[in-house]
Amino acid sequence: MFSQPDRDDYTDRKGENTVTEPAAESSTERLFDAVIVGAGFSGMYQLHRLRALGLSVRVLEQGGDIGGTWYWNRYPGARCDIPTIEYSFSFDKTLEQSWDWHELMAGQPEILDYANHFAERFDLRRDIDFDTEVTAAAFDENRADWRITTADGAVTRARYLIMATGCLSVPHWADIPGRDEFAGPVFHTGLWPAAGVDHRSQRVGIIGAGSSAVQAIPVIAETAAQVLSFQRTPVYSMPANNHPLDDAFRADIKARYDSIRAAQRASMAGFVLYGVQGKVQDMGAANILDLSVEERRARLDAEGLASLRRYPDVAVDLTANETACDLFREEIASLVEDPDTASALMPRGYPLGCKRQVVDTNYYETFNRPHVEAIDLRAEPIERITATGIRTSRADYEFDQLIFATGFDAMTGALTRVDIRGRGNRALREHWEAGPRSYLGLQAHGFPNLFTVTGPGSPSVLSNMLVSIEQHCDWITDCIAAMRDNGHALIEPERAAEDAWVEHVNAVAQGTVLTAPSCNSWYLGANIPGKTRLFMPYIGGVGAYREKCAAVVANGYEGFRFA
Ligand code: FAD
Ligand code: N01
Repeated sequence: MFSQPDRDDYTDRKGENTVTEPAAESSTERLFDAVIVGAGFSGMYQLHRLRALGLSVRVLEQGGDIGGTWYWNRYPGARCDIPTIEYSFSFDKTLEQSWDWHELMAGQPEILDYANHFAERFDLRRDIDFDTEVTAAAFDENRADWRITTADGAVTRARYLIMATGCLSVPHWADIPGRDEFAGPVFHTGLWPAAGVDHRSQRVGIIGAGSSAVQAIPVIAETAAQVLSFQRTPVYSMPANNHPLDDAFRADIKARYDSIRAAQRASMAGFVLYGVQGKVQDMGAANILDLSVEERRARLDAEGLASLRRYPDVAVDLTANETACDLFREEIASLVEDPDTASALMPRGYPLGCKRQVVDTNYYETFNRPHVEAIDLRAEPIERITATGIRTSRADYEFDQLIFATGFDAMTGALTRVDIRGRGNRALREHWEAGPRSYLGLQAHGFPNLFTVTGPGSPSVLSNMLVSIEQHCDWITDCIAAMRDNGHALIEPERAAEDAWVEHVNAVAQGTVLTAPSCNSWYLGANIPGKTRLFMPYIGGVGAYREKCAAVVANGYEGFRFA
């Protein structure tokens, strides 16, 4: 346990803090060294690491059990879109060797099984409060700790507050007129009932065309009587080429896991074995604009749609990108038999690769089935949701079940919906009014001892998240251990370090298709009406970012100040 700091610890920040008399401690308040919010992979791993330091730790989780993303997103077809052998923890060799993945890109049930196995192996549940939503957290300058309030009104105090609240954990319900008028059952892919939903003999209307819808539609179409897919922005989806794994494959991976993990940590995106199509990546140096029409077509035929993203100029040059997009649309026209349906599914007006890549199993082919229809909202916008379905400018569509596959308030949503107050009672929402600000995506100036796991300003959602989660939780753990060893009570970034990092994060994203004005991705916050448009994750790559974080530590936690 740490000792409480002196009030004098704060006197070096004149004008930035208001030191008042310590509040009387309520007898009902619980005290811990650290509180972690969220029991997904981040919160669970952080708990395991901090426990090992000998800290008293409590995890507060609004859901009914562990798993985070994989607890909430149980919609049909939900699965990983990168090889799960790489989307797994690397810190424990026995865990690594004892777990057998059955598919290249495991489905939600198998990933949730893995999360449960992890929780049981390390006996994590005994330190987790479920059904416990954190609504507010205020830094108490007198006590140098965080006062954390949950929805039931209970207060928990902790020296360290670690927000492991997830980047894609706040479902976004599209604000469509009449949203509450539909008379039948309504679902969100990110809040799917654990008991499942029976689509047999049902007419299903589904709004959205991102990863969730692309995964769900082919599976729902297997049993539903009809599927009506309402698409405002069709995606550039590529085949996942998922397949079962056999013993020989698993044995080979297990034998060389160490080198695979090392390569993952040093890589750009945290996964190294396969490209998005399940083939060994050939990053080919040729630009698409340097090839003839025949050469482009030949490469597409040989390597599939993923080849379009491997041309270097496609990532940075909008003319090159549009050339790739034309080829993409040609491919859709060849996959989808009905020309009107093909046209409804064709992405237009935004660059390939500016959004999170979507991969699928039989997505375009599913629209060749007679009971599956794509409604092109670019041609007939939704006017309202009615008691029986959706009215567009052209027609009334009737169905029995309505699904919102409309995404998330990504990266910042889970943090800004909690009333977080730092020094001087300053709200994080206010600090982030013009977009999220942090140093290394780990901490914000004015919010001592508050850490974010895979927060904005870190590689986070641009990477294999398990690699980034391990790196962040390890960094936070090492930092807390170093503070204990050196008798420090508080850490927070210097304002100048935060400014410089925010500028760097913005600078490296410029000049890529990710920040093109025609791109409205959730990376930019553009999917949420009124949200500040700013590229939130760090595009520099997990390897370079890891080195930067290590260098900061090696230089005596450069850019941070301790008290
Ligand atoms: P989460 O799993 O989101 O967990 C956060 C937890 O915090 C949640 O349980 C939530 O209930 C809880 N919480 C939030 N706010 C509060 C609060 N105020 N009070 C209490 N509890 C709170 N990433 C990849 O790298 N590869 C993939 O293939 C991949 N597939 C994905 C598929 C889907 C459908 C989705 C939605 C995301 C996917 N991701 C993928 C991203 C995924 O979110 C991460 O990989 C990872 O699971 C995040 O773990 P986490 O613990 O950081 O966050
Ligand atoms: O959400 P999205 P998602 N009217 O934001 C539409 C991860 N993930 O849940 O672009 C009509 O991508 C919206 O249209 P538009 C992954 O990181 C991974 O699918 O706003 N439509 C869009 O089509 C992913 O990127 C996997 O015009 C409206 C859709 O809803 C992230 O989670 C699987 C609308 C939302 O797409 C989010 O994916 C699932 C409106 N008013 C998720 N409002 C894997 O495969 C919104 N839309 C690993």
